[in-house]
Amino acid sequence: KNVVISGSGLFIPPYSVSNQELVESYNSYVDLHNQLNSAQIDKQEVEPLAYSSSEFIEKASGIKNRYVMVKEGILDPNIMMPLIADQASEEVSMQASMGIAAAKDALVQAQVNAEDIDLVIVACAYTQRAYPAIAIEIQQALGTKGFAYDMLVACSSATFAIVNAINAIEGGSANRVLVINPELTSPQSNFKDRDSHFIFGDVATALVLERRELAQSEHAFNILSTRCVTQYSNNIRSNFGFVNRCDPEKANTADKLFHQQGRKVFKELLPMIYQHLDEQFNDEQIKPQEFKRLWLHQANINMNMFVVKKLLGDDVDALTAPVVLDEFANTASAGSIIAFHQFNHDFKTGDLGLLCSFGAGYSIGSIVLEKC
Ligand code: CO8
Repeated sequence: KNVVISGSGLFIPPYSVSNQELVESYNSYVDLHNQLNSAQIDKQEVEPLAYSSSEFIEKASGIKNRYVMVKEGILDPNIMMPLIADQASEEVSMQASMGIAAAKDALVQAQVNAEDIDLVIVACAYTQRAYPAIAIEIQQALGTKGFAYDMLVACSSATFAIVNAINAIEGGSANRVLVINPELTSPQSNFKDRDSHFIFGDVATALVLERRELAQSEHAFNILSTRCVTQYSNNIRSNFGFVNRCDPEKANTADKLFHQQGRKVFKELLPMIYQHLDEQFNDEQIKPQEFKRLWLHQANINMNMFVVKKLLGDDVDALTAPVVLDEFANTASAGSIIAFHQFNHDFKTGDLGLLCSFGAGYSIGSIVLEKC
């Protein structure tokens, strides 16, 4: 393809929450719930809640920590959500501010001025509002030209947006594109749900994509191949949406937050990932061993280990498929971009890497990159 990724950027939110803090607060919530419902629990009318544990979280997911934009409220057993104040329409929205910070970082690395960008794509699991697009707000704040839009494909938002950026550049509607992933996940995390209270963190990432002949940056990567696939599944779902208010009694039920059948996801997605990558590698005549690095989606360390084992066998250096889950937790579409951003500095001209997302939808997006 005639397109390169010439810079990447990362914004880390101001607050961190450790597993221990999260588990202590969840277990206090469990005590409160079980005390409050003790009569019904005794009569077996209500199920008692069970404690969470840091050991389980780390072993089952690889997560030790997460960052959040607002910590107040998350650890209070009577609240269990970030208390994010409503913003005036004139203020820069929280999600735009995250994206702007990551975008500025990426522009510096790409050696590109904001006014040379002619398309901004904000791609993430949720946008804070429907319109005007967060991307258009960022366009105005940065002073980029042309057009801007938002798109949502949960965990594959970043890789699918890269494909859109390539199409825009190759189709002639843009020369330089900013792909921004402001993942504000904490408002949608159910901190009262033992199975998922530990999974997500907030973060923002950004990439600059350019027509190859325009690129100045020494950080540039050629895009050799892209492939996307989706298959409908209810196993990772959020029923949050603009219709919720029309049924006031059910507007805030738990299904309006992230929920999943984690085991089923694990079992169903892995074979899809193997098949998807197998087909791409066969068509492109690439052997998995030719990749210096796999920048994989960051949802679960065990899932990543299965993918790496299937592609490369048992004896694989940890740096081959770096894990950022321990520090950042699952940051939806931003996870593989954080791994790319933090682990590509040792690449030499001609080295190959694979950027790959997988998650809700189901969706898989994989991009083969070669250092310029
Ligand atoms: N503490 C202690 N024990 C626990 C806990 C806990 N917190 N939670 C569960 N357990 C117990 C269970 O009760 C169970 O006990 P038993 O064996 O007695 O029944 C035991 O631990 C094992 O439970 P599981 O089988 O559920 O545990 P797993 O080993 O499967 O691990 C995971 C659970 C970590 C959820 C795992 O299944 C997983 O990660 N699967 C992959 C899922 C995945 O990749 N999902 C992607 C989701 S992200 C995405 O697509 C983005 C969506 C958009 C962003 C949303 C932002 C909010």
